[in-house]
Formats: sequence, C-alpha cells, structure tokens
Amino acid sequence: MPNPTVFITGATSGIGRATALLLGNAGFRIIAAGRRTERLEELKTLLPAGNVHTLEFDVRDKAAVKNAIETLPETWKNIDVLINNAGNAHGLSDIQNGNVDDWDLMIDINVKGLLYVSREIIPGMIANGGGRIINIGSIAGKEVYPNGNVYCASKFAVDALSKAMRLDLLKEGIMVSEINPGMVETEFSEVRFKGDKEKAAQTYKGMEPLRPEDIADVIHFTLTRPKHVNLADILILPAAQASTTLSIRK
Ligand code: NDP
Ligand code: 8X3
Repeated sequence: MPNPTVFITGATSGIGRATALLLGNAGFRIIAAGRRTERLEELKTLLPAGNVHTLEFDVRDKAAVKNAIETLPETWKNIDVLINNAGNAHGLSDIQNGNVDDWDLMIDINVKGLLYVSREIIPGMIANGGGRIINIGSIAGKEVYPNGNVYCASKFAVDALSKAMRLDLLKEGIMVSEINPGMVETEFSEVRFKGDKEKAAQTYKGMEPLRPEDIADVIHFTLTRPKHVNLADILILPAAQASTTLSIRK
C-alpha cells in the first residue's frame, strides 16, 4: 500500500506549510493547497520529487473547490487524510465597531471554506473505506476574548463541526481530530492587522509563542498513533500562555 496521501489546506504559510514540510519529508504524499502559486511552487522544491501535488484555489469559491478536487489526477484521487487548516483572523475590534467585510471573510473562509472542502473530500474517503480528518481549531474556539468576537465565533463553529463530524463519520470509518493551538507566530497577526508588521510583532513581544513546527509535530504525532487511537481534541499552548490573550506571562 502506498504511503498515505494528505490533503492540506493553507499550505503556503505558517502551520500548513510546516505540516506539509514535516509530513512530506516523513514519507507522506502531500496535496498542498493555497492561493499563492509562487509559495506552492517553492514548496515543491523542498519536498521529495513526486511526493507533492499542488492545488491553487480559494476555499470561499465553492465551484473552484469542487473543480480542484474533482480534477485531481488519478494517482492523487485517493485522499487518506484531510487537514482543514486554511483560515485567518481579519481585524480585532469590539462588536459595535466591527467591519462587516471582515466578518464575511472569517465566516466564509474559516467556516464555509472548511465545509466546502470537507464536503468534496469525504465521499471519496467513504468510498475508499475510511480516512482521517484533522481540523485546526483554536483556543479561540474554546474561550472568547475581548474584541475577538467573530473570529472566536468562527472557531467555535470549527469546534462544533469537529464534534459533529466525529459523530456522523464514525460509522464510515473516518476518524476526526481537532487540534486547537494558542498563540503561534505565523503570518496570522499580519493578516489580522492588514499587513501592519509592527502591530503584528507586538502580539508576541516579550513572550515566546509557539512555532508552526510545534503544531506540525502534534499533527505528525496524531497521525502516527496506533490505528485504535484517536487524539480527538487537543489544546496546545505556549508555556507563557494560560488562557486567551489576556493571561500571558511576559
Ligand atoms: P497563516 O496566515 O500563516 O496561514 C494561513 C493559511 O491559510 C495560508 O496558507 C493561506 O494561504 C490560507 N488561506 C487563507 N485564506 C484562504 C482562502 N480564502 N483560500 C485558501 N486558503 C486560504 O496563519 P496560521 O498558519 O497561523 O493559520 C492556520 C490556521 O491555524 C488557521 O485556521 C488559524 O485560524 C489557526 N490558528 C492559528 C493560530 C495562531 O496563533 N497563528 C492559533 C490557533 C489557530 P493563501 O493566502 O496562499 O491562500
Ligand atoms: C489564534 C489564537 O488567541 O490569537 O487562533 O485568537 S488567538
């Protein structure tokens, strides 16, 4: 049997990229998805030849998601593991001043995007007799923090959907895990603050955040347990974080 094929959304940056690199270099076959073509091309050069296939699409675009997955080459059609990672926060504001376009982005990407990709991939997994799904949630899907409102709501939705998938897909032989990081230094804060690198850096100033490789490590660990073990719901925090952003030891 060939090595498992892992479909990773948001593989162009941060947690997704680190996961593609770790798993790809550990022998997994990687389907790496994202919007930035040049990043996907770069990823190809960093993984064993023939071990990576790239797909460029926006998870918000239902038709593009469907087309990308339906037109996978025959040798890449059988997906063993789906890692729903693509997502971001857009803005940080109290609810009364929230930017509704930011709200649309977070709900469309973090919630609807995850659903569109899952809906396209799950039937193939069922036809193959099973598979695995790892959803990247967040501590923000377990606790709400001031001004986090809609981002937190989108991650609470990921938490609910992970639980729902675990229930619905049990009979289909699909194991569902949710990995919920605290603060990880990636492009996350740069995206949240619309490219303001200085503001983004302030988020992690004076404390040691997690690195994307820490999350990749946990994903690898989750995927390499014996067949009867499911790490269903993992919260992983930096040593300097006890709760959401208000409780950070600096
Ligand atoms: P990054 O900004 O570094 O990476 C986000 C990834 O998502 C990129 O690869 C990006 O690719 C992709 N993405 C964003 N929007 C879209 C879209 N519309 N269509 C397709 N792909 C998209 O952030 P992280 O690595 O930190 O974030 C990854 C996940 O981890 C997210 O779900 C986030 O909510 C979660 N998380 C992050 C934490 C943190 O502190 N960093 C903590 C807890 C959870 P591209 O732009 O090329 O499309
Ligand atoms: C990202 C973690 O606390 O910055 O999901 O929202 S947090």
